Amino acid sequence: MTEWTVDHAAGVLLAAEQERTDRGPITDEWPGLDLATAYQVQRRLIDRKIAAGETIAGVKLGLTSRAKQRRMGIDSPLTAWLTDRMAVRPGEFLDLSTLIHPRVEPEIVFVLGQRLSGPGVTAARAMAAVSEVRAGLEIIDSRFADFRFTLPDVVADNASSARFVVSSEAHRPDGLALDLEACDLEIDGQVADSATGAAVQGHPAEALALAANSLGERGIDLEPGWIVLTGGLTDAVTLKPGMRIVARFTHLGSVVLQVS
Ligand code: 0L1
Ligand code: MG
Repeated sequence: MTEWTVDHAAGVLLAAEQERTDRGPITDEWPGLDLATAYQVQRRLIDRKIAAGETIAGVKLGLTSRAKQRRMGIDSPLTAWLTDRMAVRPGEFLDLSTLIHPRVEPEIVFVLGQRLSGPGVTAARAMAAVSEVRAGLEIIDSRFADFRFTLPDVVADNASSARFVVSSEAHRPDGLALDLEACDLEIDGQVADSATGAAVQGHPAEALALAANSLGERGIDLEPGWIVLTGGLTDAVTLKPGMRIVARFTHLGSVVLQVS
């Protein structure tokens, strides 16, 4: 019988990612996996990636919108890590054969100009630390079959993180009403879904404060230069070969992903 530990769980999830094979939820085999331990698994997994040469690019929030929470059957947001190897340049082709069953979602992205140390960070303080706002697309690729998981499973799996695209166009945060910022998600020239920034925690700055406070409770600061993906604005769309995805925002511009 397998003895489940933080190290073993991190190894199992890394192997699933590298071998592009999905699996059942870890909690089916390790019912004792609680949230605190799941965040330890997530950290161990990232530490192994760092040891293999990847660097931290920033953090992401997941399940920040009610629509996504309802769809996934989980009512709590979560945080996870982004590394340099997950970055895809705008317009660059994404080879689907490198992933398991990827989905894409549009996001508002912050670039930090100052350190943020929680807990106790307000949305206003969080926004003051932002140097740039950009348009983004996140590609999620759960290592669990059919994206079926509990909260500890998905936290351990680094919130299904796989790839992300950030627009070249950057905006200063002053004067932007990010709760009202609208986004159309276009698939092959057709609008598939749309939403405003209010979808993520009422305002993306609230999502950033949530990340700072949640990581702060684990003794982790958000560092200058990091990017923060604030959470999917719309439902995620399953990627298929040949698709061209555009997230078109009212003031932030557009970001494009090509799928091969
Ligand atoms: O970025 C996200 O919201 C993903 C969180 C994990 C849930 C999922 O895989 O959809
Ligand atoms: Mg996301």
